[in-house]
Amino acid sequence: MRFILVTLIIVLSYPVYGFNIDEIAVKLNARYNVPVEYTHYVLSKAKVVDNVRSFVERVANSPEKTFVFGDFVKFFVNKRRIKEGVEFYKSHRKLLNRVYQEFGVDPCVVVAILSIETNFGRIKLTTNALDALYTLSLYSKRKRYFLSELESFIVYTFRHRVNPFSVKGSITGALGIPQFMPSNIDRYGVDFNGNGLNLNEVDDATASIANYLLKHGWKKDKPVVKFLSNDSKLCRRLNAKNLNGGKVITFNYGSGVRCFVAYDNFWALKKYNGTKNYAMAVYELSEEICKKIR
Ligand SMILES: [Ca+2]
Repeated sequence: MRFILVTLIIVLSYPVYGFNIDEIAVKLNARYNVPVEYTHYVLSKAKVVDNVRSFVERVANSPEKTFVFGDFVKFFVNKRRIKEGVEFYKSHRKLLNRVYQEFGVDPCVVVAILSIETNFGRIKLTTNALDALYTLSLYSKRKRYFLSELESFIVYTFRHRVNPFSVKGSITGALGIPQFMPSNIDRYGVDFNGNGLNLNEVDDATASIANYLLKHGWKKDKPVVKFLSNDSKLCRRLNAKNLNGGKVITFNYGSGVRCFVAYDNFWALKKYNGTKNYAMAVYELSEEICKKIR
């Protein structure tokens, strides 16, 4: 009996996830001055999107995939991307120089991210962002995270007078050319041409990516990684150790391993998308673009 009672107390005191429009509206009003009626109206129109729901259910039910870096990188570092990156660099040299002056981030890295995220905005985002975030906050494995992104989305549309029903995003609710989650827009977004913040503009997208990296520890003119060895034994021995002011990371290229010392700039890149594979792919693409520019 005592055991049941203790269990009951623990269960009741642990916050249970619930999607409650009244609570969300009151919270956004208290914290961000968003009128309760606005939040109610927006959320009353939100719909579950079938393909987002089936996507999260597929992800939840499939075993976690670990990519061999050598396979992963082929999607991101290839002839087409290098060629388009060089073209973009040459046609936006002035903008990239200004962004470098202000944020100190390597322009080739910014160009590589623009390429990988949305192919410089050429990939058209077709999912209704409100509906995607609503669906994710109800059905994904990370409901709390997506609920907080949905709340940020409501605050963002209210503050910037953006029509909440017309914003398009990715299937995971990422917005604009740089694919920012809603909570990152006001934190790291930059209006770089004086007409208001719009992440669908190349100027704002480029500056916002650089600002994001700067705020996550980018150090001007410092290296991202330095190649250490392709000796698998040595790499295994040194992996994750601190060395020469950085930390050793190892990648499996299929034919063998390579290890590198990763510095602050690598960890800033990792923050952008969460994985080491992403950070390394951005770096490799940026190096290929830079070789043809400098
Ligand atoms: Ca702007």
